[in-house]
Amino acid sequence: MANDFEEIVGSIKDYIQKGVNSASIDINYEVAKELYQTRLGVDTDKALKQLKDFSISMHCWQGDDVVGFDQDGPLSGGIQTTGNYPGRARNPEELMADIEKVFSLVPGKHRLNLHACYAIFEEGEERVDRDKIEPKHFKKWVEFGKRIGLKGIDFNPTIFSHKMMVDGLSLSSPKKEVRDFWINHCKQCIKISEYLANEFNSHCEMNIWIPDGYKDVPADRLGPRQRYAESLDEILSMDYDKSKVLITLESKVFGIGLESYTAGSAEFTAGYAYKHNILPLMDNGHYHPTEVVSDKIPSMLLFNDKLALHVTRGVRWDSDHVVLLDDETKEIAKEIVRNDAMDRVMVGLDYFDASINRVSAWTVGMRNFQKAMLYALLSPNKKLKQLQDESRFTELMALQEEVKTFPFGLVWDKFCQDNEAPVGTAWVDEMLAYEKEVQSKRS
Ligand code: RNT
Ligand code: ZN
Repeated sequence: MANDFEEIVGSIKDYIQKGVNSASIDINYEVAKELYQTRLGVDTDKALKQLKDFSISMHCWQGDDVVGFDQDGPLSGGIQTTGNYPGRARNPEELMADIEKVFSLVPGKHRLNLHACYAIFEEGEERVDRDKIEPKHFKKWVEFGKRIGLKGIDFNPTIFSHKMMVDGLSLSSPKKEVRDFWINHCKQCIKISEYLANEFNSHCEMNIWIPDGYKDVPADRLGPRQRYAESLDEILSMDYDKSKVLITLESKVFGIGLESYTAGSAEFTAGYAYKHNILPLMDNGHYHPTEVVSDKIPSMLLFNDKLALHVTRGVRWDSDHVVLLDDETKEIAKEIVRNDAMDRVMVGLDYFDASINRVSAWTVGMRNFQKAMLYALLSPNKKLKQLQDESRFTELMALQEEVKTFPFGLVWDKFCQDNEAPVGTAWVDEMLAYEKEVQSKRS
């Protein structure tokens, strides 16, 4: 680093006049590094390395408004996409192109989270229903993932938007043929997940979520949960490699048209996962409005080897807005980092905004969760814990507030530069050029 004052000032002026350039990013970083080290005792180089190794599973369904390729009915299951911004991906080629674009705008290596409804049937190939899908229907995704250097692909049975959702019910249905259809679907999904894990030599997280519930006060709250548990038992009785396929179970408090009751409530899910040695998945849009997932993470870490998250942003309800760098997102990241759980919490994103450019929606969310992680990695976590344990709450508050104005953005810029992703808002220009050249030509 240049230690000549004039030279530093010259570079800063250069930065202001010419906008962001790599020399100024390096100089800014050296300044930030020094400040973090001397004032907070935080090692920024170490934080950058840890962030680089942290992968996020990006949900494929932001790109096409949760439609998928295997049906043309409406989105069901009490979830809803709002907005009609042009450029929705309409087929595998378009969705893959958009995903590839996003990964070029996001620093680091990540994972992709696929739903079963994104099965690809080759030209002339027989289309099969969801209870019969096989690994071969995801071969193109594997080829794509390898080509763009994904670390792995995660998977989800698609238990909504389908005619076998009879009266909105699936694995908890009182009708045996309905339950059996979805049990078979989940079993096929386990085979597909194992295939994905093998292809990428990485685990595959397979998340089960069902929308089953009732709009109005149910007469029987136990029966549907008993049937759901029995269906899960049947699915899990299958022989599969538990070191490769990590099955997670996602809870939910309500859905649209399912306001009074859900079979897969928080307690059901946590209890079932714990008892049957699968992993709980917490989606931060799926709790009562004043509950926060950040506070649940440490409790769940005490009783589960690993856990999974769907990071989203609910505005007044489970609205699935784009993830921002807001307080709760930062708090979630802090709980992962300060509890030393970066390899125990599997983070996926889950939202769908159709009112803005979808490539942008994805990019903002991915970059924001990484920023939240970096922010957490740059906190003097040990020192803060010590202050709490020594009941020095006055100093604790002062230091927690002080950290907020540290030059974390300069470290983030360095991370983007080092990992060959656009720095600052440069990604917006690239995204707009893509919109003009590619997305706007879709009718
Ligand atoms: C719905 C759940 C679920 C879905 C995806 C598509 O409320 O959050 O995760 O969003 O599986
Ligand atoms: Zn979710």
